[in-house]
Amino acid sequence: MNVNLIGVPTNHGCDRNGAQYGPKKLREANIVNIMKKSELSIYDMGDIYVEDIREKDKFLSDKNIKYYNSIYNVNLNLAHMVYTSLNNKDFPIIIGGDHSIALGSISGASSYFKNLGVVWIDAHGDFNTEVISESKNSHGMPLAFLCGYGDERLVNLYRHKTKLHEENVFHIGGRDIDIEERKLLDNTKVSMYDKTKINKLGIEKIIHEIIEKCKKQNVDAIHISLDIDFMDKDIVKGTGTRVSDGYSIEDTKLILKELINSGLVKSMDFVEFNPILDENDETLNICTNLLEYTSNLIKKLK
Ligand code: 4U7
Ligand code: MN
Ligand code: MN
Ligand code: MN
Repeated sequence: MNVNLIGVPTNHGCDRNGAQYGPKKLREANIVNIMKKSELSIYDMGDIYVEDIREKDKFLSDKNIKYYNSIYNVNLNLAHMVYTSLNNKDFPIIIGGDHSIALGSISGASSYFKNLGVVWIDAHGDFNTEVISESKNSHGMPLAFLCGYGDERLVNLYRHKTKLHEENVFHIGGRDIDIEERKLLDNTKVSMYDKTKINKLGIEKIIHEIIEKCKKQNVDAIHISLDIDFMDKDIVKGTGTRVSDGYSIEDTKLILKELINSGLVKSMDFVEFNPILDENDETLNICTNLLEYTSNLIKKLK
């Protein structure tokens, strides 16, 4: 199996300096060779082009979303890159950048597969529309667009259809969800595995439940969208929206292990690393460690 690394150096979805340097920082830390130790074929596909836009032009599109045109273009190109990679029977790993890029990666994956499942690992819901969002930052919105809510052009990006069935969406680790966002989520069929459920069932049981549901619902592939702020605020300093009462590196690894070993996972996002906010490369090292761990899991599959 070939893994395709796709960099998406954008901070237009979070409107905070630093997230755009994630792919560069990881390459400088030798991420490609670290992942190659697993004896997987890793191909660095380079970066999706992200336009340079002046801060004062962020609302130029007259849409209620910052950097709208850039968000649209980057995600459209990313969708096609991910689709092409899957069509070639490769495993795309998309390196952010902020989480707005999951709109493109999942639009690509759900266009390739017939009935895609998504596991969204995140402290936040990422289920705001541009109407209810207070920040107007699109990294807080991608899952809503993918489920058919909000800006019509983003909902219909790449393919003219809603990309996900809500019952195929599984959210893990939410602990900072906005009031209107919560109301919207409560009216969907998205499965939310929050603190209460995680404490009650434990991570392993939850993942087994997700996999069982996916099989029952004829899901033909799972995409993992991993926002590193799933981990606790004291563990990941190098990310823009840290939240306390979070999870450990080991929790994250357990989720990855149980999911990838199911054989259903075919693509993955790794987002929200911000090198400027990092201290002593602590978060960088967590990122390289998690990506190395992921490539070893993928390698063991065949
Ligand atoms: B991330 C927020 F208001 N909900 O919409 C918003 F709390 O990709 C945060 O999960 C979004 O990191 C965080 O701006 C997006 C806020
Ligand atoms: Mn997120
Ligand atoms: Mn988050
Ligand atoms: Mn964030």
